[in-house]
Amino acid sequence: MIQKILVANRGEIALRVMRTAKEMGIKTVAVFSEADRNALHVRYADEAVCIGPAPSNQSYLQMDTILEVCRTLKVDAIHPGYGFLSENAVFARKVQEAGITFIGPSAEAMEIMGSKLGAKAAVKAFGVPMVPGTDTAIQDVKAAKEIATQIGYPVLIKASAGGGGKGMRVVMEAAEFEQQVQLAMSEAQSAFGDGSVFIEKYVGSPRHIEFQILGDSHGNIVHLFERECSIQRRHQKLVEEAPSSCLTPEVRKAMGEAAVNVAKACNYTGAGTVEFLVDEKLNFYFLEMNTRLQVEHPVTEQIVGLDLVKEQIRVANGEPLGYTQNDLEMRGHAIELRVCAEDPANQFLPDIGTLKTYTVPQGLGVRVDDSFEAGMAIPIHYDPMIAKLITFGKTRDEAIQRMIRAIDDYHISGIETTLSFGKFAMQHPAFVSGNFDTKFIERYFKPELLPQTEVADEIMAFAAGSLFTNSKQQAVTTATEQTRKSDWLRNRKLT
Ligand code: MV4
Repeated sequence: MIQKILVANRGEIALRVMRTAKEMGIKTVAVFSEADRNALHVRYADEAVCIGPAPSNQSYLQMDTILEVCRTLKVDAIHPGYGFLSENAVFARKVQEAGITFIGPSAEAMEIMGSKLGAKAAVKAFGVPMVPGTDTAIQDVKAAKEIATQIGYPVLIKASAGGGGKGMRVVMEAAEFEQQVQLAMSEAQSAFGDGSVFIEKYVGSPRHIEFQILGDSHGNIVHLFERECSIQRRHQKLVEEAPSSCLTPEVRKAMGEAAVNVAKACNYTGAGTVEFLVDEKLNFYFLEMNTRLQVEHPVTEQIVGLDLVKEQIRVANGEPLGYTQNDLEMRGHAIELRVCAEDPANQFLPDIGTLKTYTVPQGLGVRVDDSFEAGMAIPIHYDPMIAKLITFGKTRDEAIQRMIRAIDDYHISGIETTLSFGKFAMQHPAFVSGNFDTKFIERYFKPELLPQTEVADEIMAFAAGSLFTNSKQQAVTTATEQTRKSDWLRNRKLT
């Protein structure tokens, strides 16, 4: 039985994992870089060890240093979180060989799914729908061109070792094909050390829908329904929700079964995600499997009522799931907004700085997974995500209204964030109707359409500061004034 977990990660996910460990009576060990000395995950852990300088390749990616900490502190399991070493099969194997439990799938499953062609080959015998294309690496460009003509242009060239959109090229017509394949191969070789590329029919404006999977070490595999992740920019998701508003019960059932089959194809254990492209006719195609806990896992937790980290730990301990697919039900609707230190008014470029004010929304149906406090600086070395704001409601509409309220109650100054984009999305007719796809931002978003929030907050914080000095009575007046003035500021920008 796991008694002490080292969390090989930082930020909100490190805290997220430690909270569950604590509830289960399991001790926690944090590792941290020199940039994270004062980070909340370090304070929260029972023990914490500095493992190197700020750049992640000198700290959070140092496999042997992390394993050394495990030996010294008698750690019996590692949770890798997401990013960093979470999908590194070499690491999973080293952990296992050191006699430590890796809280995740086997190194073999990670290897199969780490290669897109490997994944296609593995699931082929399971009848999982895939986009028409080649299922082996292109050897003979002439032969590949014939296949491209058969499937019809546009086609997409993908790198087998790529992921999250890296190494993809759209080819519009036969005349460009050979040159594009050559470019894609040399690009893949230099980026991933593997020049294998394949082709697929290009699906125009797809939705991105993924299924949460859980498998135990006794061969039981279930899905925990889907997450709609179509609102993304440069392959970075910004808004996720569960369930998807476009799936019918029949399509959901078929996709869930396909997702379970993908997991069966690699004897999957633990929590994983099977990604699909869905076209406007609700045809769905398997894309890839992510062999980790995902950033957006909270929306699934909210609708199925399970703690996914707890399930991961139970399964890693060898316990059976204890429920079957028929026992699982979706209840209500959850939406997540990634609150990132990025400026939506300026092409979502990272905005660095210090959180001057930082207060989070509270109340019924609101969850904030973060790892910051007022006064903290956003480290430039890592991902710019500050927090995940999750709302839950009986219906999708309730979750949307709650998200708008929570965004208004979230006060951040000192840096620009994606909160204003979130409010734009929640109020957009396409989002509200549920009729949108991966082109949502490209099609509808313009900085001029951003609702004013942060600027107003900053001005009001300043105004309140200068008025608060006298009596309690005045403070009450100020609060009223504040409401009125911030309404005025908001309206001014909107009209
Ligand atoms: C596609 C596609 C269209 N047709 N494959 C992007 C990330 C990677 N996981 C696969 N991706 C895509 N694959 C075919 N055959 C369009 C995308 C794609 C996309 C997919 C999901 C979410 C957002 C996306 C944004 C651009 C392109």
